[in-house]
Amino acid sequence: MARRGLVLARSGSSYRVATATGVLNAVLRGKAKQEDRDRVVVGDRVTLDRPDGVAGIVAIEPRRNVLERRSPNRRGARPVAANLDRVLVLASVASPKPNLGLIDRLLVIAEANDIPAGIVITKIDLISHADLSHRFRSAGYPVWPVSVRTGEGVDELAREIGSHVTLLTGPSGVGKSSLLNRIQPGLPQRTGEISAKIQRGKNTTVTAVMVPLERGGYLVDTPGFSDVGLWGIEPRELARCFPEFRPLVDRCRFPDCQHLAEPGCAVRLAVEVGRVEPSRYDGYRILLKELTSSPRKWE
Ligand SMILES: Nc1nc2c(ncn2[C@@H]2O[C@H](COP(=O)(O)OP(=O)(O)OP(=O)(O)O)[C@@H](O)[C@H]2O)c(=O)[nH]1
Ligand SMILES: [Mg+2]
Ligand SMILES: [Zn+2]
Repeated sequence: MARRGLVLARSGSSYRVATATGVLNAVLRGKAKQEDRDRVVVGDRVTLDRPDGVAGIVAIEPRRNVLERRSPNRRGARPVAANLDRVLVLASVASPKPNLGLIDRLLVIAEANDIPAGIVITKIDLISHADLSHRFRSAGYPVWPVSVRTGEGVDELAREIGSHVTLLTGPSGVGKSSLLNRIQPGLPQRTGEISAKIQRGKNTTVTAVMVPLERGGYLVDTPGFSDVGLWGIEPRELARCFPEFRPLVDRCRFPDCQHLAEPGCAVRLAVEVGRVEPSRYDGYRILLKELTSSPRKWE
């Protein structure tokens, strides 16, 4: 009889798969193997055959959703994880300094993939998080300020994660693995120092790993990065990936308004009267330009 499993991690051509009888290693086999090598990702539900020896993944169940981003060194989409309830984007108040452009980009990617997103402000033991929290709350995102060092906010966040499948993303060094270790002790995911010279993380986590939680949910730890491309977003869809723009876009004078210099633009008006954060609007313009101009060198 075929067994079903949940993919927890991948290392090269081998996958760690959780089954009703325990965790085992499996390789792609048969039809599953013929498709491209990013075919199976963390969070996939798969069917395993039962040969003697190493288990084989022979089928992948249809996905509820998949988080995809553009690969820095390859054309096309790179799937990261599938079947997620929420993406949490982590931003540290300091060390490293928040990279708002990158954080907005990660939020847009979650929106474009139709996965609910939230913000975790980390390292609140270092300096005040008021401004940073306000920026994302006023954009309509749920925000959880936490400190892994003092424990502040961690229980609230753990309760919120509950029995859901939640992916942690964000720049290198913001504390994704540290947070996971705090919520689910005894793993432990390796964590890294912040480079004193460049105030950046050192890309300690190198591959996505899904960790079962005692409460029944799962957390996916992912590698941080310093840049990420957008994938598969139509320029005219971009404004709808900014939740605070959504109620405004239908009120622009022109139905094809790009919210740049058009007269009667409801988004720009909202920026002028202070209802939309100027830095979020600036982020929108940068991303729109990127989506409408030729691909960057590394794409
Ligand atoms: N002050 C303070 N430092 C923290 C906190 N959380 C994590 N750190 C430190 O931040 C550094 C980086 O933490 P990691 O958990 O490795 O960061 P990461 O986001 O997993 O980084 P990558 O795996 O490279 O993407 C470590 O030195 C942690 O000790 C916190 O709440 N407060
Ligand atoms: Mg990490
Ligand atoms: Zn407009």
